[in-house]
Amino acid sequence: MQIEKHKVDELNHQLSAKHTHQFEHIAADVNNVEGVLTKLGAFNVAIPSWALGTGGTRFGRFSGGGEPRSLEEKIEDVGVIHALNKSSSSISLHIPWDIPENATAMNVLAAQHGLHFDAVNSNTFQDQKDQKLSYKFGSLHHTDKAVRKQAIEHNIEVIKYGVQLNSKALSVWLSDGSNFPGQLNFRKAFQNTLESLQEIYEALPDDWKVWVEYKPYEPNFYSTTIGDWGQSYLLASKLGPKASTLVDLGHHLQGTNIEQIVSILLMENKLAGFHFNDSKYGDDDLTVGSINPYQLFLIFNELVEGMDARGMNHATDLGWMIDASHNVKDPVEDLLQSVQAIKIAYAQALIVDKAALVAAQNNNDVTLAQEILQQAYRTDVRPLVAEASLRNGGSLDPVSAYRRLSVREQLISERGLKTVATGL
Ligand code: AOS
Ligand code: ZN
Ligand code: ZN
Ligand code: ZN
Repeated sequence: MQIEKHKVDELNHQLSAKHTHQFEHIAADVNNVEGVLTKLGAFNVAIPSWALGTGGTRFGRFSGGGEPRSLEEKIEDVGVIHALNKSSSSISLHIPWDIPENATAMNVLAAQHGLHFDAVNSNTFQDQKDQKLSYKFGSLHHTDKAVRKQAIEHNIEVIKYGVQLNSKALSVWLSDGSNFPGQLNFRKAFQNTLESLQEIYEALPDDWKVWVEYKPYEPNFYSTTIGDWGQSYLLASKLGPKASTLVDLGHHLQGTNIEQIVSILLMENKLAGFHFNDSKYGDDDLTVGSINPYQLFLIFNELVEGMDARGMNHATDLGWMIDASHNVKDPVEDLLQSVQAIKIAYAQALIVDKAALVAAQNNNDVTLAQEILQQAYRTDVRPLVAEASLRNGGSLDPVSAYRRLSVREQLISERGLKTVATGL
């Protein structure tokens, strides 16, 4: 399955009169529209290999048709997404859900789709068959040195796979924690985790990073050993410059001011990047922007402000990734929607009148500061996102193009109706 560019062009052509009208309208209003378009055009978000099939909940899983049955087919699916939106140029693998048996062939296939490999993720939150010791009571924090060692070795093996794929970061999420008070000595668990991560850190190639994800709950309902950004930041600081904190938007207690966390981590050069998703209650892994797009905008507002203050490259200096799980939607459609939502929030943040906002802040003009932010947020920037995609050879409207090109139908006819994505 590969999307032919001329078909995308034909669909764009049908939309072109309407698009031109809408684009010219907003272009007249936006300062430095070419600068905004260049930044939007350079922006890419990695697709997680585990989101290409239906995830399900603990109660059931309703697989859709044409799901990728192998790593090759996952790469193809990301190729479809990228051909349509030109903003998903990489795939993030989870090991051992994805084992790149033949890395050279995977690199060639990815390159054929204009893709590369983003961060590799390790998995010590499940027991694999043939695994000697169990992670029932944790992995890197375990009371038993032998279990910790097994988990460390797994992470080092993941780095080795990543090196073959020209990946540059190891992303670690642990489910280590405790389910009941008294079960765990917090301090020892933290120290064990640190020591384990130090051994993994030692194995990182020079140009690699390790990203430490945090999560306050589930599957450990009393405590998680890397439960919040403070604990992740502490680990990352003790580890050294190659380590930083990964923010998964769903991994916060309700009401947490995520944009403030982002701002401070960025200030300290300890923000690794994101697992984008949205949530209403917990780690729901919903489509980005489906529940709280204003929060997403506020996060991007801090990102643009903070990255500019540090002279960072928006497109390349942080890890931009989606982490999602789909129960009822076509995963590819969901991912297309997510990337669009991210680009919309980014575009809105780019058009904030920064000088006016700084002045309002310095004058403590609270009303004006809010007006300035909401002016940007309430602007319909979709024509900017569409124009950036068009200029890169992508679709003006990726979701509708995906449907009109009957991509899912083709995937079903190639792979069958009763497919379950490998992995999860
Ligand atoms: C789990 O809640 C985390 O978000 C991790 O990033 C995890 O590795 C990923 O979601 C795959 O399940
Ligand atoms: Zn995550
Ligand atoms: Zn999560
Ligand atoms: Zn999540």
